[in-house]
Amino acid sequence: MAPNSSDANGVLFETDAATPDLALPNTPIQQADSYPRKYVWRNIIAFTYLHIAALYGGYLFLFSAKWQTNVFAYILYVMSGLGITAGAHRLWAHKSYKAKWPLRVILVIFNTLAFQDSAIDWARDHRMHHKYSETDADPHNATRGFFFSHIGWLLVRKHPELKRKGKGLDLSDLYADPILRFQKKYYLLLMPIGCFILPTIIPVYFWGETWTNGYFVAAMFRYAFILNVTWLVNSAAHKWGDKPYDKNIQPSENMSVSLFALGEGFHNYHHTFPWDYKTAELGNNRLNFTTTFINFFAKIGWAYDLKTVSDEIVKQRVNRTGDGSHHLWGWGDKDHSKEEIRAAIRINPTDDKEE
Ligand code: ST9
Ligand code: ZN
Ligand code: ZN
Repeated sequence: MAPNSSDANGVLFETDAATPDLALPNTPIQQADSYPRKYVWRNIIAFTYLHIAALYGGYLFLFSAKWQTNVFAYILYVMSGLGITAGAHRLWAHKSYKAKWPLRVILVIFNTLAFQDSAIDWARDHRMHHKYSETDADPHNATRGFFFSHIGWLLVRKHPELKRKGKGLDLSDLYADPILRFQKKYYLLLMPIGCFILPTIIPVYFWGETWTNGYFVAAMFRYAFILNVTWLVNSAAHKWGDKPYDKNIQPSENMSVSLFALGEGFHNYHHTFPWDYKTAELGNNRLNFTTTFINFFAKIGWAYDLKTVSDEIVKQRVNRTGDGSHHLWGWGDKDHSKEEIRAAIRINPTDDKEE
């Protein structure tokens, strides 16, 4: 199936765009059927345990752990977060920039710490999420409700429609990378070491932390925290927030999510222009540490071919499909026409020396 096949209801790469402002030819239709859920008890039990352990870890984080353990947990959060945002998401799922092998090695290590499955599997699900957004072929279809899009989708078997349409996905770029193939092949060995064993052992050996604090704070609490932040992009950012770029889709600009998700909460922009390496507009690097990270590696030449969308195209799209909440092109913007400025009714104007 070609990436721009007619049943797709979201763009994935820039080649899918059919209009000058980079949209699909038709307005996306978002709906799901009511397929019977097949529970996966192994996951239900594992996630229940994880969240109970993480609550205890949160308590120990506040009242018992050494400060070094807490700082270590925070550093792991940023590293594994970048493994998802700069790695699995912006580099591998969306090809929004290219990375030389040393950066790919760093990212794959960070990604393994995060335990969100191998980057190849993550990117495969995520490409489905963009291409078939809010339909049965979207792994975490938000039309099934907050709980399903947050964690519920990991507790049941996938919809048959997802598996059927998924067969048409082109993943050849991912399988062509030996670093990604290596990670997938040895995932069940590397992941427990990176996500649980080292985070528990390091605090005990290097600053004399207790095993309990090492395990519950740096492993359980930190892991569950990052998972929930990631899942909030699928749940909260598909539900709450403005839609300045495309009001016809559910993904929204959610600043609170961006704050914790290293810049991944600008979700209306991201679903509108998914191949933009910033996942947000130019100049909008606030709350977007991932962009700062990629820009740093671009400076030293390890990240290159960074793709972004021009102001002009963003503007056209905002005007055509936005919900009117866009923060740019307000009063006095360089594109604001002189006629409109002159015609406007202004009360006590004081700031118009240039006119
Ligand atoms: C986790 C992932 O939490 C979280 C991802 C979130 C994504 C967020 C995106 C938001 C944007 C980015 C923001 C980042 C912000 C980060 C901030 C950080 C600070 N296409 O999967 P199976 C076929 S993971 C094509 O087993 P089941 C395929 O043939 C948590 N085909 O389905 C496959 O065989 P194979 C830890 C597909 O049996 C076969 O179906 N991990 C696709 O229905 C079977 O696939 C876990 O807990 C596709 N997309 O089981 C594990 N998918 O694989 C959780 C499937 O051999 N997962 N096929 O090729 C599972 O246990 C299972 O997947 C399941 C479904 C029970 C959920
Ligand atoms: Zn999304
Ligand atoms: Zn994406």
